[in-house]
Amino acid sequence: MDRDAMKRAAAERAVAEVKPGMVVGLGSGSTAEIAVALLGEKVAAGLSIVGIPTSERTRALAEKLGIPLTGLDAHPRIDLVIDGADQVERGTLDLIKGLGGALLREKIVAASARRMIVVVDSSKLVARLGGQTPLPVEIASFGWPSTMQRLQGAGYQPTLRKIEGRPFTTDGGNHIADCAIASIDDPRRLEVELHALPGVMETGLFIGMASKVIVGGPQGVEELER
Ligand code: A5P
Repeated sequence: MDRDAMKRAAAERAVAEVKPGMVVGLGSGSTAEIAVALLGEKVAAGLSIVGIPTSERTRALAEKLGIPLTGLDAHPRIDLVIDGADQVERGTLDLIKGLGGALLREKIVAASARRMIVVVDSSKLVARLGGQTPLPVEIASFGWPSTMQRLQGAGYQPTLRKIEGRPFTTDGGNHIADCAIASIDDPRRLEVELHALPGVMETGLFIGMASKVIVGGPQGVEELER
């Protein structure tokens, strides 16, 4: 099974949990987009749901697929969000998200959802968060160099994310500092410490949010429950 097939297998399993009448959070990233595409097929076949996208990219995809959309103003409580992740800690189901740059909206939607189902291929499973991918931290564009200095001074080894030589800008108009943290031993403490720095808008740590992680692997699909 190649990686795309593993992602698809996980996405199929997650979409099977969407029931008629649900308000569904639509995640961002390549795996979540497979789930959105599958949901689009179900909507075309008659499934009645409304979606809340976590990024402008996902909004455009959902609109193209004809998925009716709403917002948190009309639906502050979401039944279920299906989203991807960059790392999943096997023992806790804590996550790192945000390599796709949508972390702030993803976290607001996840925090508004009764259940969060995370869909990943098995390369995302880790014993301890950190190390293999950076921790994305969304920072205000105003004064970003001074926020970067604070992150550097606190020892988080930030690199400003850039696209074609210019700072990457999120849907919310912010920038991203990718922090190289070897091993995150205490994610809750790190979350508090990062949020204490002026200029930090959100972190890619999703602690205690995933209800279930569906992992597509070479041997099939595994479901990890909180
Ligand atoms: C988007 O900001 C991220 O949180 C994605 O959910 C994450 O990067 C996973 O993306 P892939 O499914 O493309 O690996």
